Amino acid sequence: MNSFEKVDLTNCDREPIHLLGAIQSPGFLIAVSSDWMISRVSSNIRDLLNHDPDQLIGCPLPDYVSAKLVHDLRNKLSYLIEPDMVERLYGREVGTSGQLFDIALHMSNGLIVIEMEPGSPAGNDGISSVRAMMSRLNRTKDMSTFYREGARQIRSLLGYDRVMVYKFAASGAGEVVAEACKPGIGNFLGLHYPASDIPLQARALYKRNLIRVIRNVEAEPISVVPVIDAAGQQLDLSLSVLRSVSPIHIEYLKNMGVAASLSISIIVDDELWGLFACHNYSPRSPTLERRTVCEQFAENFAMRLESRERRQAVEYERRARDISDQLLGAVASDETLLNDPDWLGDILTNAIPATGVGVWINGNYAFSGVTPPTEDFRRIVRALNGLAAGRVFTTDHIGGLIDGAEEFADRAAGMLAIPISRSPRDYVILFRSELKQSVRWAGDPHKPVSYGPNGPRLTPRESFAEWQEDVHGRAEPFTRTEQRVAETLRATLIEVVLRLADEAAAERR
Ligand code: BLA
Repeated sequence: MNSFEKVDLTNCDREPIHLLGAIQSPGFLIAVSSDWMISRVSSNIRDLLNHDPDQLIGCPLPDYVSAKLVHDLRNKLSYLIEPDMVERLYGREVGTSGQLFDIALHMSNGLIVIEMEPGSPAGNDGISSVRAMMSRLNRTKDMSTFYREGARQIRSLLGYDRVMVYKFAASGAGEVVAEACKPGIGNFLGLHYPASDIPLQARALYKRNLIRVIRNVEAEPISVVPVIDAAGQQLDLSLSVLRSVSPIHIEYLKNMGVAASLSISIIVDDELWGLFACHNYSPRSPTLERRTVCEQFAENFAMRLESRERRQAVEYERRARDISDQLLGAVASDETLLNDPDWLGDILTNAIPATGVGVWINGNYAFSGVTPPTEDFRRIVRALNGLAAGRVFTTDHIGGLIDGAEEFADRAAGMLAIPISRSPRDYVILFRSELKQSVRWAGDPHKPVSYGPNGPRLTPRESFAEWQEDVHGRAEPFTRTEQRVAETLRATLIEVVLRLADEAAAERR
């Protein structure tokens, strides 16, 4: 698809959001070649340099700005030694008006892209702000207060009406896991939305460029000219700080009654873990310097998050080993416990959260909690028998394994099956019920008066409905750590089962 093809709800993920060829007001863009000849400018450039675009293209930039500025820009340029690096200058005069600008600098296909936006005198309280913000974050005890404190810190720095922490699931769907907002505007906490609300190309871009701002959803984008240069190229604005954003997303924000937004990527283990997403109900333009402080905070937040998650995983596996020892010890003193599904269910779901546990030993079915009907359980066991032996099996969609599973998805939609012997094949199975049963729409804080051209789909309410559709018949997936823990439990259960079998054989002799 080229950038002029119409974008609608069916082809969003192919919209070339880095090639929209426009920036946001109030800002200016100048792209120069390596010998500082002006190659492109934003169409509002007259307001800055007193010349129209066609008077500037092909002319040397140093003829239009101060020698000091060119010197400083060249200096910054020497730091751009690796792809995706950006440099910034704060509080500089550019034209003759005396107005101060914050300047961002990056390379795009061999061109030096210089972006300017209104700034204030260069202060340097950035580092100390981040340090103070981090110390509050470090004092939080559990993950949910850690997320909430992160949202609070961003809100106190930027002042948006609402700041949310969005966390992505492995499927790409997202959840609002924390929120800080001004009183009386309702809340989005706990809201789930489908992967399609932030399409793939946007996620890929958000890993390269960590922050984006939408100052005013009503503002007309300012085109960068020429749109196509003599070599037939469009200007790639992936690393831009002023990039004008997708019109589909603008429609989404307008439908929500939001006037301005900003989001910052949270990158953990080189993946997009989530976003800080900020909404304002009137236009808002935080300076580049403020945004840079936020970006640094988000990077620190992500590092802390990564180490907290690691620590949690280690802690969890240690606890699971304890549970496994406890299981072994208890059965050694009272082997009948193994035939007690309630006891087994309790101990196993302590290690791996589940809504029900089914045990299949020697063709007998015992269960605890919420599990599939007996006949369906038998069909599940038969399907498992057809899979590779001797390994823990997990699915978040039993419907992918047997027909008709939707019928009992409210009871069991996902499972983790632990084979505990080879012949006959016995299993302990942990079930999880359908995800959408446990999450309900929490209300729509801002109902739109009218919808944009793509209709009501572009609203959180419809997003939520779409998410429910996507997770129909599906459960919360079992994580890789949970699978590892299940392998440990399997080894223990097999040991128990073998020992009991040996003892039974000895008694028979
Ligand atoms: C981008 N979509 C985004 C962003 C968010 C969301 C946070 C990042 C841009 C920003 O900072 O504003 C999604 N925002 C949400 C959601 C809520 C919210 C779910 O506040 C809920 C409360 N969006 C759609 C659909 C399409 C779509 C159906 O909902 C396409 C079919 C597209 N979203 C879309 C695109 C972008 C985007 C293209 C990239 C915008 C850009 O950076 O150019």
